[in-house]
Amino acid sequence: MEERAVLHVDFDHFYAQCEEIRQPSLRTLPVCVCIYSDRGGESGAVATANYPARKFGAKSGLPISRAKRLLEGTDARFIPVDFEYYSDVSEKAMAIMEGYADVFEYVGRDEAYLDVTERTGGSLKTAAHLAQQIKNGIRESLRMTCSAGVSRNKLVSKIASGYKKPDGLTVVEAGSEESFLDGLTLRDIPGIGGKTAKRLGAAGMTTVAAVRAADVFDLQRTFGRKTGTYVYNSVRGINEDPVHERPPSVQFSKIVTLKRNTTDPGELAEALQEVCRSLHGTLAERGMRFRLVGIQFVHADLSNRTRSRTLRNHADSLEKLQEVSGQLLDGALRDTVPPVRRLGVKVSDLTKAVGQQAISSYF
Ligand code: DGT
Ligand code: CA
Ligand code: CA
Repeated sequence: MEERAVLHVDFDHFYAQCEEIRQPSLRTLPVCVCIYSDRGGESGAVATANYPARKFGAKSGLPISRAKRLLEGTDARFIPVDFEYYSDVSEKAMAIMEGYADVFEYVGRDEAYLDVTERTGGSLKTAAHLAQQIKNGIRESLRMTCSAGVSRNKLVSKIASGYKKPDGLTVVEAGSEESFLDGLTLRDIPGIGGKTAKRLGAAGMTTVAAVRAADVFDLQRTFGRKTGTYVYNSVRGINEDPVHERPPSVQFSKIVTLKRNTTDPGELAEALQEVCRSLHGTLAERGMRFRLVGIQFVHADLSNRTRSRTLRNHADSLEKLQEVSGQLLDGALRDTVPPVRRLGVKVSDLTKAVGQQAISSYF
């Protein structure tokens, strides 16, 4: 295989940083972004914690009550998640990164792989400069930090981006993969989970170097051909997975909180038309045509209800958006629904209007 240059970029404490950019005074405080369950009170879990909060042991997955105990006596803030807003930020971040890639693979809201072989001539030194430019671009336009890994392949770049966080940039030169991995634990290698690590340990292999000394046939016998080969290659920093072109899933949505919780069809219809107008403004600005229309109710207990429909053809008019979402609303109200607190409309399966590049052509 030719010598590639692959970047992996992952944002630091992503949800928490999103909150920090809209409320900069949070930056120095411990922050936990929380998913409150609909049982009310403090039940729920931490989605992510910023670095000041992590110093106290707060981290994603902890029950909120446990995080509160850990952060007792500090000026910590507990903020409910706002997924729509994080998607908006993510979309901007992805748009910045995409411009630097020969091939761009969206992995999730806060991370992506970029194949930059062509534009760097395969030089990792040039690729590292590019990674620094991306970090600068993101800092300037979003006021956010991310961490990047640069190497010959996806596996090593992924590990490298997590090596120094936050705001890290780690380059693993061709030929230094093994020595880089030797400083890590087996669990730091994606794909080597607790179960695999335990079995390796039982066979006396507790370090990356120890696994490297193992025979490929022995590994295949223990783990099966596929996993055995993966483990054998991974501890050598070998990985040939291509960066797959995968654009971020594009959708636009608008949601409003109603003046009062209601089931009144007239009130809901009126609010819906207004949401459509606002959403349509965003679409028109960007010259986007839509094919999937969805509506969403959020009830007082934060439970959700959605309905959607795919149109036969792409459309771009406000009338069509209002007509289809109105029909979805009528359909939804045929069932008994609890009072609606927030009402939203989303569109996806988007394409640019004629004359602009079709986003859907990527799929
Ligand atoms: P990092 O990358 O270590 O600086 O921290 P994060 O928070 O960016 O962690 P990452 O990259 O694993 O996840 C990106 C976002 O995804 C994170 O900000 C919140 C969300 N997330 C992470 N873990 C969980 C989880 O266990 N549950 C839920 N609902 N969301 C999570
Ligand atoms: Ca992250
Ligand atoms: Ca991530």
